[in-house]
Amino acid sequence: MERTGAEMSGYLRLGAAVAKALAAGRPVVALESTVIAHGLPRPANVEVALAMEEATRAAGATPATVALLDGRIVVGLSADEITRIGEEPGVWKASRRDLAAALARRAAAATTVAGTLACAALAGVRVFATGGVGGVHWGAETTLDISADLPELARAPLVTVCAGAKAILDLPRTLEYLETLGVPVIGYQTDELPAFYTRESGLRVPHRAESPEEVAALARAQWASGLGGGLLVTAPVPEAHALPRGQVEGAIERALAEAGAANVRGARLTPWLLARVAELTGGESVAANRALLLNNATLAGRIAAALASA
Ligand code: PSU
Ligand code: MN
Repeated sequence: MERTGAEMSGYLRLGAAVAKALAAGRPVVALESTVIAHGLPRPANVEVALAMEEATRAAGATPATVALLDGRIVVGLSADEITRIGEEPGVWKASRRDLAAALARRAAAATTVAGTLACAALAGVRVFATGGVGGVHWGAETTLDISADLPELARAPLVTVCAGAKAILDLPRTLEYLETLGVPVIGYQTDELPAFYTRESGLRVPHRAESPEEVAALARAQWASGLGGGLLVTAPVPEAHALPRGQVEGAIERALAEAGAANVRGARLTPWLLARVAELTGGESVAANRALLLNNATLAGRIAAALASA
């Protein structure tokens, strides 16, 4: 296989199975690691990360969990490396702005959606599965707190599969910003933006697809035409695991009020809100989180397979 610039520089290491699959043109799905290190409680985090890899394989694709270790971008962590990211204290949360510093300092860093997209693009991976994407925070009109996930979704040429975003974010403004950036948002078998724990948000998405093949056709049109950039697929949490709207809304409102009172800001805000919402909603929210992550990994695997067989 042609080696990319990042690979030749020594900063990029592909897992063995990922390198083989990419060289053969077989489907590969990138998976993020901030959800492992900072998004899910232990010990569920490592179990879910490994289950996502298994779901990807069952759908016919090779999983490539992404993180930074020992001065390298690793695309395709081993099971031991996933455990390390999930258990080692002091693992960084790396968005795009943090990647170079983590490499130079040889820090162990989990990658956010933005960080994972940037790294997966260097490796030539075209499909990515995550849970919830970052977006525009409440009060962003004064704080300007808008996740770097959004510009990276516009820049990196990958299909990202998510379950929408949690209402810890300003979802209407998040959709507005995705429109500004030119990111096609595609509801998977739905016309609505899912809100992570719930299947509906009351907000319409601009596009819709019914099958992995249809998503693949949209991605091919985006890329083969030369338009470039990414596409965002939003798949609702499976019905059986969706949480009642009232329960989630109460927990989120309380977490937001507490974060405001404690003056939590910047990169700490999202992990802080996620941990608080998980505490307030209890085990049920972890079960929903797990179900939607596996659902997204499966769908991403099928989309990657559809793209590879064209
Ligand atoms: N939303 C979730 N779970 C998560 C995240 C967001 O429901 O784990 C993580 C993702 O890694 C996402 C990051 O990319 O938080 C966004 O952080 P920020 O808002 O600081 O950009
Ligand atoms: Mn932020």
